[in-house]
Amino acid sequence: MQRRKFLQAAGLSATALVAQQLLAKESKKSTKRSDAIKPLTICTWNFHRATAKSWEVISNGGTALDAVEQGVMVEESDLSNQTVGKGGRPDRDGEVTLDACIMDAEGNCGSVVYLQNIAHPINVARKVMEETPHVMLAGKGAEQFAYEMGFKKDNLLTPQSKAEWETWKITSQYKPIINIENHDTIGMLAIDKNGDLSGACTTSGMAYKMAGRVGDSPIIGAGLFVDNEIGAATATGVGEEVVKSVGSFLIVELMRQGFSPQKACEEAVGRIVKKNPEYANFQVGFIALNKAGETGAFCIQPGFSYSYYDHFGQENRPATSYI
Ligand code: SD4
Repeated sequence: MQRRKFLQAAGLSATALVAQQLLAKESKKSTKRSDAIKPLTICTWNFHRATAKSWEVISNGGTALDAVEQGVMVEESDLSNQTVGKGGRPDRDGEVTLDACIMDAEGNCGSVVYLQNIAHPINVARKVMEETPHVMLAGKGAEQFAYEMGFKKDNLLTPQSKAEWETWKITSQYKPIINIENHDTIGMLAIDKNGDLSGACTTSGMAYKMAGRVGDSPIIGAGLFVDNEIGAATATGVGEEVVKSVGSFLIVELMRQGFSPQKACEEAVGRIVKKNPEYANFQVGFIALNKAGETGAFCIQPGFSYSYYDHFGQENRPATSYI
């Protein structure tokens, strides 16, 4: 039978047939873990309890936005994580000041910087996004807004962080220890069952920073960026370097130009390294996720990894590094 006649007999147009073949190939592909499968969620470092929470939300049909918000809240609540939320290390004056931002699939975003006395800055960032005409609220204004939204005042300085700060004051030497002292910020990305992307990032910033210092984590484009057409990226490490390179926005733009998430993270780290000869003395790490559900990560120093969760389960994925 001629091909054309065969197609007519089968009641299929040539286009429909090609689409069917592609779909068959796609579903065959997705039985292997190495292939991209939605939904999925990732976050900086091995915060497996955070991705477990995020996964619980998206695997039950929740939105990527709810997933990343609830995922990062796990770390904000963890008093043993001294770089995020309550329990975070203070600035050099002994004040715990928090930074966080969130971005949804429509390109909406909300951010809080230098927020004190509120245990879950990510919730306040979401309220800024949803309840105000603004993107960012800072300091006393952000705190006042949080109380208006019903958040309760909390003492964020735990006895452990206070005791360590008092010890630090003896020498007052400001020298962040790579991968340990200052690097447990959580940046989380997710793609939900509808294929929509969102991201969240939250931190207490660099330990013993100058009063008033704000890093990359609450800065849209630096610590986090999401473009639902392309992908999303988030950062951890020395925020000054991430801000200078607008790292997360750069990664998303590189993915727009055809870079894989992995190659885009490598290029973003490469630009920081190229500009700063001191790169051997600090850490920056990026993770990225594209619209197809492919992920990537890259950092300057060895030791960075990211937590990954999809329907095959959870993995801690070590990131490759420049050094
Ligand atoms: C900051 N990027 O405030 C944050 C710190 C960080 O893991 O990532 N800690 O610069």
